Amino acid sequence: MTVKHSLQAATVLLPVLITGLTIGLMTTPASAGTLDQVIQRGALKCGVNTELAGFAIANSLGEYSGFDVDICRAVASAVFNDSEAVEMIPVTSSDRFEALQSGVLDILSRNTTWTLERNSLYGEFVGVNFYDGQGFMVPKRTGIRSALELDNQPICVDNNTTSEVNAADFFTVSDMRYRPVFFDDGIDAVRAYEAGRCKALTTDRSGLAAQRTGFAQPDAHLVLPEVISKEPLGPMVAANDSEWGNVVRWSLNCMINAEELGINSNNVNNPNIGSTPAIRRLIGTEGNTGENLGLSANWCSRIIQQVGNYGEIYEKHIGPNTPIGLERGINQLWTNGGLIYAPPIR
Ligand SMILES: N[C@@H](CCC(=O)N[C@@H](CS)C(=O)NCC(=O)O)C(=O)O
Repeated sequence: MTVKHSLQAATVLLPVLITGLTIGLMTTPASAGTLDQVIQRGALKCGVNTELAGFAIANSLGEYSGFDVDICRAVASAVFNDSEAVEMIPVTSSDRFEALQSGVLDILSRNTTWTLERNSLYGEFVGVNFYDGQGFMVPKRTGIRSALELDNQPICVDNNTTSEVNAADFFTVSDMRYRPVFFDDGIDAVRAYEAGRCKALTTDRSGLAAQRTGFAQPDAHLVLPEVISKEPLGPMVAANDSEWGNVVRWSLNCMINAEELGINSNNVNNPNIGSTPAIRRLIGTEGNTGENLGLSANWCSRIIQQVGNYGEIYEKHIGPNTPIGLERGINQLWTNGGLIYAPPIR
């Protein structure tokens, strides 16, 4: 065959080959995505902290509750119409990412800071459910009132966290000697601090507020005023499954949008609330957001009914009227001057 002939043959054959390939690709069964696997299993697997009061903690019956736990309960409400269809899987700061990557978890919802490195290496952050910053706690009796008084003082820190690297940066830029006392598990750092092994404990300020509630004398400890880092905490899913990522992302966005629109667990079932198009889309009586997510039409109203809107879960678990006592602060809705802002449901 001459060059001309082979070119002609290729011109004729190429479309046939491409068509064949396309059909082949289309007919090859895709491996089941996480959403399908979760539906088949009848429950989703949620990686949580075990001893972070207000965020994720189990009672004596082994039942988990908390602000991070409710993210998973919201997804279970959207998928199964059952906020209880969640298997809570305890994970530590050191094993959380491996558990997510290996498929032990469908969601990691454990006070985890969104960073570039984690996003590149371990999976997707679907949003932020709590904007935090790192701080220091000291026993009041030390007389320490500023983090700038911690030069060369032993600092208890969990070394599998952003807290460790942020503290190192803070001491460097403040021209102070950094004397970390490392622990592999956060709760050991907390216990060592309470037992007096360190002058200070450092972690996310929400974590300090939570841990203090478990102390014999919470009032004997002070969270220092300095905020030394940005800790955007949010739920993660494994990489490369955007269908599942969207289900989790929009479950969180549903709760935030509901608060903004004034829809809560008390009024979501009220037949008279559907007064604006945005509300009708949220509760699923208008538009096809459920279909787009692979869920049924009222996916978001089920979340609000069974778990609550963002403000409700905040007030219930970590707000000023709880032992954790965290003001909304920067976690106010954007309409109230805060950072909590969800893209629209439409
Ligand atoms: N947000 C930071 C810190 C997360 C973290 O694990 N903090 C520890 C600090 S005490 C913790 O929650 N420990 C509680 C525990 O392990 O039970 C991160 O993602 O690295």
